Amino acid sequence: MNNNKPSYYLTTPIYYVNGEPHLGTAYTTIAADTLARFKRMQGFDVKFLTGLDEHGQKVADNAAAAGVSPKEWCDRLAPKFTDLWQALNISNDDFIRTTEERHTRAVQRFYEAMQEGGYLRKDTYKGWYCVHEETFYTDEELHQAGHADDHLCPDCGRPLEFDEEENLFFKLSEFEQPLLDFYAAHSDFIQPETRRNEVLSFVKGGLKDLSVSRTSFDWGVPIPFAEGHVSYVWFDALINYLTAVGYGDPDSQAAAEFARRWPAQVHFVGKDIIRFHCVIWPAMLMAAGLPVPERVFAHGFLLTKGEKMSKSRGNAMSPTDLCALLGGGLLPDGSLPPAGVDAYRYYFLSDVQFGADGQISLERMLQVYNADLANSWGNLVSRVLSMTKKYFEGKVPETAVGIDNSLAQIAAGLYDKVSQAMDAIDYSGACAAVMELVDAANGYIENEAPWALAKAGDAAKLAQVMYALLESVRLIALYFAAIMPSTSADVWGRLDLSDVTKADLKAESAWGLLPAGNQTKVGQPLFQRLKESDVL
Ligand code: ME8
Repeated sequence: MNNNKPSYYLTTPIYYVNGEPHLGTAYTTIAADTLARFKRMQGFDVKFLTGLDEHGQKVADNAAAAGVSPKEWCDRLAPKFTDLWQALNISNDDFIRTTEERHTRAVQRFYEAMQEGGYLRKDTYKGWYCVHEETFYTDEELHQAGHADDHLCPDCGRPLEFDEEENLFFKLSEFEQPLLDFYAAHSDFIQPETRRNEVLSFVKGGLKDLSVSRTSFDWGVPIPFAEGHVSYVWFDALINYLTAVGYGDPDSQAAAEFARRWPAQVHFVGKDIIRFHCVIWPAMLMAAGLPVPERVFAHGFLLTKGEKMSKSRGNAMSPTDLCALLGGGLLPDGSLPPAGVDAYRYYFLSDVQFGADGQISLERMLQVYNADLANSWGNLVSRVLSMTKKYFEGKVPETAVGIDNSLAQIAAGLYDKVSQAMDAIDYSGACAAVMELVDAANGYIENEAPWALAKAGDAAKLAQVMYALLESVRLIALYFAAIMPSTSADVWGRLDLSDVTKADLKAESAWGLLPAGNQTKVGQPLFQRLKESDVL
C-alpha cells in the first residue's frame, strides 16, 4: 500500500457460483481490469476487486442437485474463476468469496447499523420469488409484466415460487426522495445516460419496502439480532464491496484502509443488475450512514443469437477456446498463448461500444484481428524492427529528436485523448485513438520509404525517419499496455526497455524518450495472420 498516491477502488460484480465463468462474466472482468491497469499506470493506488457470490437459494439448490454441501460446491467451482482470470491476465488485487469470515463479520455489522438506524422492521412476506434471479416480485409487478396468471419470472421467464415467511424488511420506501436528490446532485453516478433515465423513472414510480432476510432456508449469513434469519443474498452480495476494504473489521489499520478507500470510484456491472446497484445499494449505504460510490457503469449484453458463432460453434464457446483460436493454439504446456489472450481482450473492448449491447461473431472477431492487430499493429512492429536491424544493426539510431514530424504531432495529443476516453470508460474510443498512430506510422513508412533513403545514402534522414518510427512503436505499446498487457510488454522488451505495465504513463508519453543505442530485437510476428479456415 502506498499512502502517497490517491486511491482508486474499482469492482466487478461478484459472480454466482452456479456455473463456470463465460464470455459475459469475462467481458465485465476484462473491462474492469483494463481501467485498473490504466489507473495504476497513471499513478493511482488501485484496488481492483472481483470475487464470488456464494450464498443464496440458487447455490444451495445447485449443490443439493450435485449431492454435495453448498460449501463443497463453492470450493469446487471457485478455482474455475480464479484460473480463468489468471489466464486472461486479470490483475485483481483481491478476490472475495462471500463465505469468508471477514465477510460474515461485515454483513452482520451492516445489518446492525441498519437496525440501529431504525431502517428494519419485521413483517410477514407473502409473495413470489425467483430463485434464478434471487429476486422478489409483488403481485402488482407480475400484473404489470403480464405474468399475473402464469406466475413466470418477468426477467428470466422461469416459474416463480410462492413464499410466505417472517422476514425483516428494509424501509426502502423512505429513500425515494433521498435517492432522487442524490441522482440530481451526482449526475455522473449512473452511466451511461440511458441507464440513468431508466433508474430515474423506476424510482419516480415509487419504492416499496424490501424483504431482506429469509427464515425458510439457512444458506446465508445469520443475522445476529434475529434468531433464525439469514441475510437476503443480494444484501449479502452488495456488502462485499465494503468488506474488501475493511468494513466491520475491528482492527485499526482496517479502519484506516476503509477511510482511505471508501467510497469506491466505480462499480462495473451489466445492465441486468442496475437496480440493485443504483437504487437498493445507495439506499442501503444511506441507511448505514456511509457514503455512496462515485459511479456505477452498466454495460450492455453480448449477443450471439442468429450469428454464425452460435450456429457453427455454439453459444457455449468459452473464453479459453477463443483465446486459443486467436493465438494459433495452446502452448505446449497447455497454457493460453499470450497474443491470443491480448487479441481476445482487444476484440471485446474495441469492437463493442462499452455501454451498448454488442453483436459478437467469429467472423467479425477474425476481421478485427487481421485488420487491426495482424496487418496494422503487428505488421508495423515487424517492419520497423526489421529495418532497424537492416540499416542500424538493430541499434536505435542517434538523431536530433525533433517534433517536426507528423507522427510526433499525433503522439503529442494522444495522452489526453486516451485518458479522456478511459475516464469515460469508452474503450473503443481509446483503441481508435491509438490505432490512429498505428495507421499514421504505417503510412509514414510508405511516404518516407526508408529503403529509398538507404539506397540514396541519406543516413541523417534515414536515422530521423527510423527514430520516429521506433518512438511511435514505443508509444503505441505504452498506450495499449492496459488493453493488451502481454504483447505491449513484449514490444518494450524488443526495444530494450523495462516492463511497460509498470511504466508511469504520463512521464513516458513524452516524445523522444527512446534512448539512442538501445539494442532492439526483431522477434516473431506479434500476431500471426489468421485465415478463415483457421477459425471458422
Ligand atoms: O448477478 N453479456 O451474478 P451473475 C455481458 N451475483 N455481460 C454479462 C452477460 C452477457 N451476456 N452475462 C453475464 C449476479 N454478464 C450477482 C451479482 S454483485 C454484488 C452480485 C455479466 O453471475 C454482467 O456483468 O449472474 C452481469 O451483470 C453479471 O455477469 C451477472 O453475473
